[in-house]
Parts: sequence; structure tokens; C-alpha cells
Amino acid sequence: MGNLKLYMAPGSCTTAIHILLEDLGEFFEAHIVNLPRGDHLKPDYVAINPKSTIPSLVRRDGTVLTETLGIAYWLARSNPRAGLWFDTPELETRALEIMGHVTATTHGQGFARVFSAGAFGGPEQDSAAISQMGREIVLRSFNWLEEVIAPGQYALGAYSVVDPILFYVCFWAAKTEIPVPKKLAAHFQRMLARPVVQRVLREEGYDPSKLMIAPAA
Ligand SMILES: N[C@@H](CCC(=O)N[C@@H](CS)C(=O)NCC(=O)O)C(=O)O
Repeated sequence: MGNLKLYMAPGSCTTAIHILLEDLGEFFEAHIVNLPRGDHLKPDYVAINPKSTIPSLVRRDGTVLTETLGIAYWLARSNPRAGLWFDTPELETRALEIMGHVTATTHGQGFARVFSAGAFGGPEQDSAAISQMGREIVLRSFNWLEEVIAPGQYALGAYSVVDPILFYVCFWAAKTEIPVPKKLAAHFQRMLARPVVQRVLREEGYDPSKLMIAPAA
């Protein structure tokens, strides 16, 4: 049996999986994939994940999991004592609803346009307009998340697998100065106060005390 191997990049969506692995006290090897250098497109990485995306998690038996949502689900379900998954179908469903929305819409439709406008239009298209469209998608998405998360607590009450997923998009909002509504901003601060989150951010090269959220009007 080998070690767990996380293919990741500091400050990317893989931060969510990094937090979960630390929450669970899992021993793992961190393999940095340098996206600007195109490491994700090189044959060695494509052999691991033909989609060329991060995160990828190589499990102890050598099999590979991709997709933030799938990896987070597997980590939570295979460590039941950590209590990061749910014991009612209602909470399970709400968790999948939020995690699916964050990964597919807030990230996949919104932040992807903000960070990589070029991937969404031909040369004649205005990358500033694409990026602005991404910001609007993120804002709409944050408004929906604001409605569905629990007040004064973690996303669904007790700390769970959903929280690091919600955290990574608020972390990106802090980096891109996209305003964040009240409950979500409070969730971000609650996450920042967790020692594991502080340690992960420092390991990834960020100073948690310098991450500021712009409040929504
Ligand atoms: N749906 C995937 C998307 C992951 C994703 O887009 N990751 C970004 C980094 S945050 C990436 O790999 N970008 C490189 C690329 O798409 O070329 C997931 O949730 O894991």
C-alpha cells in the first residue's frame, strides 16, 4: 500500500481538500502542479488525470479520484468517526446541493471566468467583459448560498465536509475583492479562526491575518 498523494496548487480549489486531509489527520504526500507552467498538460500528469485538472487524489491502492466534490465525499465517508458526513438524508441532500453548486457554478461558471477569461471566448471577445460576467455569476451564487447556509454556525450546523468547500470560494473572493454577504463573510471568519485552516494557509504561502473580505452592500 502506498501513501495518499494529493496533486494540488497553493491557493487553488485544492485548498479545500488540503484542509480536509489535515482535519482528518491523514498522512499524505503533496505534489505541486504548477498550472502557469502547464504541468497539468504534461504527459506525466495527464496519465494521472486525463482531464488535466487539480485536485487529483491517488489513494493507497493506487486508484485515482478526481473532482473536489468526489474527493471530499470519499474522505468524509471513509472516515466516519470524524463526523464530517451526515446521518440524515435531508442533510446529505443539502450538503450535495451546496457542494455541487459551489464547484459547478461559483467556481466552474463564475471564478473560472474571473481567473481564465481567455478560456471562455475567442480572440475577438473582450476578456474584461468575460471576467465581469464571471463576477456577476459569483455574486448571484453568493446570494443563493447566503439564503441556504445556517446562521451563526457552519454551513449546515456542525462543522462538516461542506465547510472547506464553501471556504475556498470565499478565499478567492477575498483575493479578487468580490463582495461577500454577511452570513458567508461570518462563515469565512469562523473558518479562518480554525487552527487547521491557519496552518494550511501558511503552508500554502498566505498570511491568514491579511485575508480581508469586502462586505456586500
Ligand atoms: N470540476 C473540477 C474543476 C477543478 C478545476 O478547474 N481546477 C482548476 C484549479 S482551481 C484547474 O485544474 N485548472 C486548470 C485547468 O482547468 O486547465 C473540480 O471541482 O475538481
